[in-house]
Amino acid sequence: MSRITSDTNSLDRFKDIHPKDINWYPGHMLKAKKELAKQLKRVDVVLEMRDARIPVSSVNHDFEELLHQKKRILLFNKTGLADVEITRNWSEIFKKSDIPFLFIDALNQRDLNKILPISRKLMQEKWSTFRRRGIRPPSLKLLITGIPNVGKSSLINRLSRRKAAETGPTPGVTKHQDWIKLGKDVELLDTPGILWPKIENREAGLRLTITGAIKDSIVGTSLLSDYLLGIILQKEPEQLLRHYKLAPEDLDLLPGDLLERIAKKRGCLKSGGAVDHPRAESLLLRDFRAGKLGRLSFDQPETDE
Ligand SMILES: Nc1nc2c(ncn2[C@@H]2O[C@H](COP(=O)(O)OP(=O)(O)OP(=O)(O)O)[C@@H](O)[C@H]2O)c(=O)[nH]1
Ligand SMILES: [Mg+2]
Repeated sequence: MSRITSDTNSLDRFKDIHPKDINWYPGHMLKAKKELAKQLKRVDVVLEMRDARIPVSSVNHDFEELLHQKKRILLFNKTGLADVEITRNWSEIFKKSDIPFLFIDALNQRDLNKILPISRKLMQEKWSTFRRRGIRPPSLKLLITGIPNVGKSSLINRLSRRKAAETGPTPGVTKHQDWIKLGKDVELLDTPGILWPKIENREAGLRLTITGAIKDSIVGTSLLSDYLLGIILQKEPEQLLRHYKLAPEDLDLLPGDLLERIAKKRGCLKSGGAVDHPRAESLLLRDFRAGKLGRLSFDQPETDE
């Protein structure tokens, strides 16, 4: 399940990024990891959120051992931004594992109403023992964990139907654990997004950054936009053409020149008329993350050819 294809062609140009350059493990993450380990004993079910576009690169192996001992549900979020066919392939692969999983969208209702029934089902056996002894089962305690910016707090808000947790477009918004009540018999613990101390795999580091789990400044928007354009050109350029009203022959440009073309189309220019690169790069990344440049998955299951 953990085998993914590496789009080596698109990555050749990024050889100069040494893996140590794409690490982000601020103090609050180490603290959050320790707190999470403590809370695990108190919760019934862990909702482990991953990004549907990088279902493998968004696994925190630092936790696997801890989480193995718990009942858990894998939630692949931001499915609306992921490639439909690749998601279907991943879904077939995850069906072979015995961990329940859902491909969801925390910003709309897609499959969210299945989360609580699956959680309750996981607790059925334990609770029936309580009932047999005439004890009323306690409230269902869920904990949500995952990499930064994957949509944990957004899901909590959607499930609780109020703005119970703070959310935002940059990683590292939630800094502390917070119990939130969902109705009268469910409690959900929101936790800060956590990465791991050393991201060994350079490709995973880029994928985590482009999808928003690592701060842009760690890699730099120039390199990120170059990387993104390289992948869009290789995989799915039509929506890029449409969105920026580019000509088909613009697709023959190198990513740097293509970005300049986009900058001119969108008026990302300095006062003398020169291209404002940082502004154009930010625009591209923002549009991509808002889904305006098409649906793109970065981790791809290996085919058995
Ligand atoms: N398109 C899309 N955007 C989403 C989805 N879920 C969350 N977002 C957006 O992703 C960003 C991060 O959401 P949060 O809920 O703050 O993420 P988080 O996992 O709590 O992040 P940290 O607290 O930093 O760990 C926000 O801009 C959300 O609007 C989704 O399913 N689809
Ligand atoms: Mg949060």
